[in-house]
Amino acid sequence: MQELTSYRNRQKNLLEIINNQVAVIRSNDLVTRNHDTEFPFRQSSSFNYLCGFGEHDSLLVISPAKTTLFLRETDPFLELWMGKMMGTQRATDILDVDEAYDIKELAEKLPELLDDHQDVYVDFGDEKAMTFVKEAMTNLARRKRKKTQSPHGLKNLYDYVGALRLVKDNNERARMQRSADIAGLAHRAAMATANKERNEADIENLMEFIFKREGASGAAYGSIIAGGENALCLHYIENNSNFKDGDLILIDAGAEFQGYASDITRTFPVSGKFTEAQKEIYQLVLDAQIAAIALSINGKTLDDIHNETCRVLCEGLVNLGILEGDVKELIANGELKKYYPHGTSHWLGMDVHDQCPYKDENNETIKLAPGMSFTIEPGLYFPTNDPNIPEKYRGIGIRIEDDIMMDKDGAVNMTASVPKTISEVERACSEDPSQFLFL
Ligand SMILES: [Mn+2]
Repeated sequence: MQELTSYRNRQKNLLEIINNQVAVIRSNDLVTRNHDTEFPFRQSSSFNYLCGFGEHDSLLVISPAKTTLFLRETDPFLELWMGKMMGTQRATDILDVDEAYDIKELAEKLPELLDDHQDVYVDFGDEKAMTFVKEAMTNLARRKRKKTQSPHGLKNLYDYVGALRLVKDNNERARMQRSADIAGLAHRAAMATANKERNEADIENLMEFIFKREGASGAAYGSIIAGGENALCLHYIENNSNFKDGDLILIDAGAEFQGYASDITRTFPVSGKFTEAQKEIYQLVLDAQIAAIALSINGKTLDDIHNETCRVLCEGLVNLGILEGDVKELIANGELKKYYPHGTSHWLGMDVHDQCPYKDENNETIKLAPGMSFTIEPGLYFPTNDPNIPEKYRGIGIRIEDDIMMDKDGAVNMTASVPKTISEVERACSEDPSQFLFL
């Protein structure tokens, strides 16, 4: 079932949508953490997507004539400290590139690679890549009596690579499903393990342990392990508080498996049993999430899904007496946003918020089609000091998030096996935690 990733095909597909011009794309940089220590290196997803090369300080030039990679030349001293390097010799044997040069030769070689093209496509957000390209174009413009055409257009590569990455092939789908399965297992372990004797850090460590043991490189993003009111901070990452009986725990965590992210959120009680008030809110969020999944149909848009989610949540808040008035108006005038401040969906793939466009070249919202992947994640967050909120609901933060892959027959919920209904979650909380430690 798994087909090999063809970087050549991806390069060819890119050339097709950039009218057979030339694209320049840079690797990520190694970033200093402090003094002489660096953050763990993570390759740029788009760079990786186009050539599968994992080293920093490299740059790819894709043109109809050839694909050229610039990279660091092997250096025995560096290799002693930092590990094996690819080097120019091996690069052309191993990678889907035609030529490889020492990155030190970039300034000298880049002009001729851009020459005789009308437009150069480069990520406008990448200042260094822009500088390299502009210097090369200046250099070309200064050459006298030249018979070739100098490029005169600069175009933003960002959305073109994003458009390619939007539709996942079978190989990518298999990796994403595995990423989802690994994260799902870690969420089940968290439900079984968390109690008032544990704290957020214990659960973060447990999940990271399971991610890595199952073959993921680690978490796909900073895990959110939020007990009680910590869930009201949408990007809470301190993960260092103790759990209290009676509180809920909101966990938003996904694995990165072979470069692909999963992104799952579940909310469950510290004690293992929801209170009646918690159940009411949980069920409302769940109803909205299920309605949203039901709308995940080829031809619909993420906006359709968000609108339906808002409608269900808002109706529920009116029924609970938290909001008052006409549902459409409450949504339009921002009242719902007080308790549901974020969107329902984002694209998912190599990046957790996958770098893919939401509108097409005609500025129309992109319609769902087979191979597109996204999340559905409604939530409700009730501030502790909001007088409009009945006291029993104050401080509650609940989000439920699944990962969807569109198939030709409709939506596949890649995270369907992670406990989600009230009874499933309570059962998962009472499971034996030791079974997750050593399989
Ligand atoms: Mn998400």
